[in-house]
Amino acid sequence: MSDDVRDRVRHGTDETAGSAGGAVGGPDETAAGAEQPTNRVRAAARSFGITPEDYMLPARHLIRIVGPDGRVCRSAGEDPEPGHDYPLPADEDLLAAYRRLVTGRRLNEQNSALVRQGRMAVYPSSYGQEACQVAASAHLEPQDWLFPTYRDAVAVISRGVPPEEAMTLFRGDWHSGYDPREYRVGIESTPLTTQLLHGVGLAHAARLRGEDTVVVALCGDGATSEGDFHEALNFAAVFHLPVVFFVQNNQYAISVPLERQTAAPSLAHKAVGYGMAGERVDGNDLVALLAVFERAVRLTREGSGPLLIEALTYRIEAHTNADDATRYRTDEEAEHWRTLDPVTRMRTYLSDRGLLTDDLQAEVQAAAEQAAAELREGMNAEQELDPQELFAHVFTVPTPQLVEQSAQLADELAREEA
Ligand SMILES: Cc1ncc(C[n+]2csc(CCOP(=O)(O)OP(=O)(O)O)c2C)c(N)n1
Repeated sequence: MSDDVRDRVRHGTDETAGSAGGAVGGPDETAAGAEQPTNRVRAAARSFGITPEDYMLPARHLIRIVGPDGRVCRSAGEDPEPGHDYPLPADEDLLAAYRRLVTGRRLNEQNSALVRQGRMAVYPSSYGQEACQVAASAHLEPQDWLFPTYRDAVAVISRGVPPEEAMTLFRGDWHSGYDPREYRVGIESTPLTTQLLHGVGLAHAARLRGEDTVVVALCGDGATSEGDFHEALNFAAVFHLPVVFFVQNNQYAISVPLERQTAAPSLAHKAVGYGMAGERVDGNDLVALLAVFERAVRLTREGSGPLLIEALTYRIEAHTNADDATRYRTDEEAEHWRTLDPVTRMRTYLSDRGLLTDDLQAEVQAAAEQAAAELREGMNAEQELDPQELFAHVFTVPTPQLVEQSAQLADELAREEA
């Protein structure tokens, strides 16, 4: 490479430099210049025939393929913008996702019932957000990772974690409930956005080892105000890591509405500030979500760096069973969003296309009932719990305070038994 070319590459002005195709960068690539993050974004933009800015900025219209009436509408009738056009997913992918959607809805209902019956301590329901939950892992390969939050149990189950294992955390009886390594799913994180940093760290480690690993890391709209959100996105972009950040904008952070959370035009616009592509999609349109995720996972796996997807959706139920949503939002608002329901929309779309027959619908519903019955049975079984486990996995060498607390607990339990 001549000095002149090297200089242009270093300054990101060489249109021939960089590649969106398959390059897995090593630690010395920045020194080499040709694989700088800016060039990777450039290459991705070029593959769509648009400028890097148009590639990074979300489309002017929400990406939508199927409207609330179950008919194909393509961004509310607008012509798709160049570089932001998404093809319809294959029929078998739509049907597979629909099965998970129906099961996800049924499990949301079941979990809320278990809370009311006192079998579960708390449940942050994703009722109304199931399309997002299903899409998040739909395009992940076995070696990839999902990093969820407390509201993402349905996403965790859609990735293959048995429902009972995904839910024991909310019964409060065991740390994560499942082995993260077995399913390649991080724990359902309650401290907001810590899971984004875990996901970025894992992607960085995988990249250094030369492994093909894509990470999908989830958070809510409120979580985008956290410092860890900034650190995760900036690190991922600078090190051009294969991470898809997925923000489910359900419009409330407990009682705080979106307009009190950010003054940005959209949460997807935050991506451009980090030098990554952002897209905004109808979070109740499973077809659009699958299409957007397919492209995002493919691009990041091919080496174009991280991406951010914002899904516009709504939390139909209260934040958790400990929250009273009527204190900060109107019934009319929630009722309006019920008319945009992702499950009904997908059912109408698939039925109208003749893909979903009555027999198939009955089979899908029966599978969902079966999953709910197994969850019920598992959660209703009395557990043999050892309260001392609380101290077991905190430190390799417990602190003096934990030793003291553990002894105090042992003493109390002994006196209770006596
Ligand atoms: C670091 C941190 N700060 C505050 C909280 C308390 N908290 C729990 S949920 C929540 C709202 C989060 O809203 P959002 O990110 O929009 O996600 P949603 O619950 O709507 O899915 C807050 C502030 C927390 N869990 N962690």
